[in-house]
Amino acid sequence: MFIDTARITLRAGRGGNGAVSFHREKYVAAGGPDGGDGGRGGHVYLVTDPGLSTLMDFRYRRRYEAADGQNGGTKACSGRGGADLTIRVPSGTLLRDAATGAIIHDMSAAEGPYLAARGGRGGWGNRHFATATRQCPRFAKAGLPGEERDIVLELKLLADVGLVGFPNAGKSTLLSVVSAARPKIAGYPFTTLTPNLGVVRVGEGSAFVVADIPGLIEGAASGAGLGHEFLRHVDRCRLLVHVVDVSGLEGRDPVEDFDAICAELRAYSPSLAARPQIVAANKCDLLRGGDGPLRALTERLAALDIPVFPISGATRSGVDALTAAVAARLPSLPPVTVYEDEYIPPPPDLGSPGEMTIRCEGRTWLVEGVWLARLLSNVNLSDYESRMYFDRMLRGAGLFHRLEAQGIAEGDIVSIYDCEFEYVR
Ligand SMILES: Nc1nc2c(ncn2[C@@H]2O[C@H](COP(=O)(O)OP(=O)(O)OP(=O)(O)O)[C@@H](O)[C@H]2O)c(=O)[nH]1
Ligand SMILES: [Mg+2]
Repeated sequence: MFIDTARITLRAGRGGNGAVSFHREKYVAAGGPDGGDGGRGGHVYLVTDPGLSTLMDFRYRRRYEAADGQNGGTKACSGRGGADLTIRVPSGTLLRDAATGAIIHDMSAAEGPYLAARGGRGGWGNRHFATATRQCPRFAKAGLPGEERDIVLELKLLADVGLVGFPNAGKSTLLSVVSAARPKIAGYPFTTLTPNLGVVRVGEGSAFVVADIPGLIEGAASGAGLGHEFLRHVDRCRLLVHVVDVSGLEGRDPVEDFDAICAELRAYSPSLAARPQIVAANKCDLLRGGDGPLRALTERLAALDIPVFPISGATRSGVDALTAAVAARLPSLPPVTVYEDEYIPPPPDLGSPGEMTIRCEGRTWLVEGVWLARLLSNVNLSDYESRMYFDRMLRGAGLFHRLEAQGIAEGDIVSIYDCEFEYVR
């Protein structure tokens, strides 16, 4: 089964908790804190796999979770990090944000794994919190949650050339004579239900990829025939080869057919309609009743400055001239479209800051809460801007007012998960 869209949920692992423990050994008096750190939660990565050609696997499995980090142990043992999860997708898969449809990433270039959901940081064990004035910290920190996101995968095949045209025009036949692909061919409309790819070799070491898609009919944009959604597979193409049946045998008029397909392309996407075209005037072997329809089409295309090649997929006549023209045209055209990342993460949904708990241990103020854990897993504390944002959020939530009301003094430590700072007024 060919599936080209799927909606899935990714959840990165949660960081493990830090441990509270103290070194105990015969004849060693005060051993000191030795609680280990929690391990990082596993990340979720996506990689392209050239052996895959559909998103079918994602039909049956919707939720992908990386492992949680393990909790820290005694004797300064860190918890093991949660194993990362790597998801394989066909090349040409777009990742979109499920809520907005914005493109998060295009998995099309030959690139390494893409980090799609980041694992939560592990909490620190109590050994990290020992200072000259705080020799026996009886606290450790909880791990932070991993990122969770709903995404839509959309496969857009990677091909240099897309074949478009009415059903039965001979698109699959053309693909079968120019490449080693063996698509289904039959004398009835809508033979092709899913796209086919073929590689056309031209001379030594040079080749281009052609995509054959289902036929379009008038009104496809509003759902007629098979609709027009499969045009997504020629959306990246550099050039369209528009196959028109010029035999006139089925009572069709090639000029009307050509215009109808162009109208459907425009309805799908103006940028696709503006893509350079070469017309393959097919089924010329059947032009026994005169070449009136072919001449009419040639005149129409001359006015539009679109090259036309009379061919016969059945007898192969004219096909080499067509592929030579395509091969000659491609080098002057932009490369296959790769989509820019356009997704801008919205401010994280942190819930309400109400449920913060404050506990005082000596001169350390331990602050915890679901809201804070979420906030912290969304800030990178080594970045100045993010630290400023974090500070504004704490202030806005009234944390400092509450600490002052409970008697915090200048120089005390505020400790929030894996973040500690000195309190200054
Ligand atoms: N006589 C003749 N018949 C052709 C030629 N090209 C294709 N055909 C026939 O036309 C019919 C349709 O061909 P296909 O290649 O399946 O057409 P298609 O455009 O892929 O059709 P869909 O997949 O339904 O969109 C088949 O019976 C082919 O054998 C040609 O050049 N000459
Ligand atoms: Mg076909």
